[in-house]
Amino acid sequence: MHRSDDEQQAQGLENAGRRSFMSKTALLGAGAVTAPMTAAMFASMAKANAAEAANSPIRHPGELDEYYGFWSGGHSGEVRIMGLPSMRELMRIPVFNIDSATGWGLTNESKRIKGDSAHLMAGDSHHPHMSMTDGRYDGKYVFINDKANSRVARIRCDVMKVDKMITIPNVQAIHGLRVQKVPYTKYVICNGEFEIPMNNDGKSSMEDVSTYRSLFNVIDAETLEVAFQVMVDGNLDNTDADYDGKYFASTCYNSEMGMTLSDMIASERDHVVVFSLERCLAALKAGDFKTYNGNKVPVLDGRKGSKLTRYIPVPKSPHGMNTSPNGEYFVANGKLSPTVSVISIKKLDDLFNDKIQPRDAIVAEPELGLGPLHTAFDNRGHAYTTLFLDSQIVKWNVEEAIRAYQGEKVNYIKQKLDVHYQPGHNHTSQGETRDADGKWLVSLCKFSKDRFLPVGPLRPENDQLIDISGDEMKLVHDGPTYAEPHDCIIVHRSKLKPKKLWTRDDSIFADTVAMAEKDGVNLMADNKVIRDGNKVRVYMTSIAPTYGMTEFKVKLGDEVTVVVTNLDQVEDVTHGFCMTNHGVQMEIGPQATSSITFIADKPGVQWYYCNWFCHALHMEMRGRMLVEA
Ligand code: K7E
Ligand code: CUA
Repeated sequence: MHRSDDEQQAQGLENAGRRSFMSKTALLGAGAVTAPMTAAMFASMAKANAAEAANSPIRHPGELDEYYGFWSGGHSGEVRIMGLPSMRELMRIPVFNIDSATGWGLTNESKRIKGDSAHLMAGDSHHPHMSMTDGRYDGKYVFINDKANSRVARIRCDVMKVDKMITIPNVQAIHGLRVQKVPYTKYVICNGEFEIPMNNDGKSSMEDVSTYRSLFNVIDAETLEVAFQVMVDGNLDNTDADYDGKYFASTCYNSEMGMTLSDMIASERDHVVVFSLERCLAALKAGDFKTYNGNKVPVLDGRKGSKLTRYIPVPKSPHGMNTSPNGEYFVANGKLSPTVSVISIKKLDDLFNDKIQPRDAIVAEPELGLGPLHTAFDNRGHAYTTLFLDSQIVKWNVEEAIRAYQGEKVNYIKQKLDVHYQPGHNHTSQGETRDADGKWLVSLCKFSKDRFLPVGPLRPENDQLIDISGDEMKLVHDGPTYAEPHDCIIVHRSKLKPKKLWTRDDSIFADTVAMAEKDGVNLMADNKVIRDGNKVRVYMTSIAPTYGMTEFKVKLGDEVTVVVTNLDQVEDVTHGFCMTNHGVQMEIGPQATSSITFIADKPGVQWYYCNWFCHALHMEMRGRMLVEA
């Protein structure tokens, strides 16, 4: 069921009419002479409202969305939480960037989580994907890669904050990232995109690239440590996992191992590498690996001829890799070829047992249009592929494409829809899980051009919402976004149960709690200054609209750590701590503890204040630090 804008407007007016009719009825009250509401009238009102809710992206003020969207923020380095179908931005989660509102990257807690990359201020996030159990989102974690600094981070979905981060050794540029879907997300998989010498110790050359390699990375989802890496031939781009817990597949666009653009696109074919998890784990157990660059991470050899991998030739320079939610196919998207390659997952056992040739695993190679980058799926056998060069989404039928590949005359293309403009990733509601529901499709367009008011040479991108619940795709919303949502997921709200308050035993500030215990400080009650040489720890509480400590003294040159514990138990009452002129800012959520360290390098009175609006007397929530010369 789809309605035009005019119909929607008419529906809206009709609803408004009904609302005022309702309130008049209520006003008239008992005993007034008025036509009684019949059951039929109630039923038709309910139906009208339900129809609007089912088909419209419009959420009226106060109405909640049906889905959470997790959007990568690209080279802004963050992750964003969207509400769908309204496409309202609900929250930003700083990950690889520095954020002055929350103090991410500035606080001691966030620096501990960032670990060896605590000094890095930048990042490039691409692929946010949620942990799963039995091929369904389990609402626990969202994992995201940083291409710029070869990192992977984990967001804890109960608090929507990053709780772990790792820099992956032996690789440069972590790109494609997905999770093991079945039986549960024990492993997160991700690709090292750029080829580097092994070892990369300065003894290699620019001319001889024979030692250059890319590695496939398998990370333990709980510890966020690398379980093992697999050395491959060629480079690696995007990846996905099957629904049997057996295979992972990655695209390679540089099988040539070219170091320049023209060399990278020289051959007509590149490949998809398929990894057998079982065989990799067996090799790991047998000690059949090497280590590189002086670290202990086991690197298995999955180059051509290895029993751990199979290489399936596909048309040149494939990009996206997407598993169909029925668990049948890996789809590799052509990019420089107008085709996508459909790999039958059922045939992979035979491929690994050498009963068939690699190309025999391909069951369709439909021609879709120019620049296919990524494919999404509904629950009715359709695939939706972005066509970067054509600025379109093409909807096609997977089984019909397979019949066409076998020679049958069948038109597998169902519709092409213009999008605006140059789409990269797309994603359907729950489409990377068994719960694909075929309701919504998001197209992440890299250019917006004329779709919005001009804002200078730098333009927003355009995240478009498409209703796919009917026979035809319908574009229903344009959403300007800041750089650069590479990828997103759309998760039904029933999968998530975010907390309203922090709990005192939270692991994110556990080390700070331990430090206070050592100092004999009760964070929930004490306001104390502890001096330890030239290190000073200032412990204070906060309850709107005051800090437990409104003045303290330190000496010029002291290293000061301010620890604030927010005693408020009221939902949504977050405090901040900002030391003016020191670059010190942080958020303290209700029942949380946060800490930040700085050098008291300015003599005199320095005011600190609360920078999260918390109370009518929020402006007065401040105090003084005296720095004695
Ligand atoms: Cu932009 Cu998934 Cu990094 Cu394609 S990737 S577009
Ligand atoms: Cu506390 Cu503003």
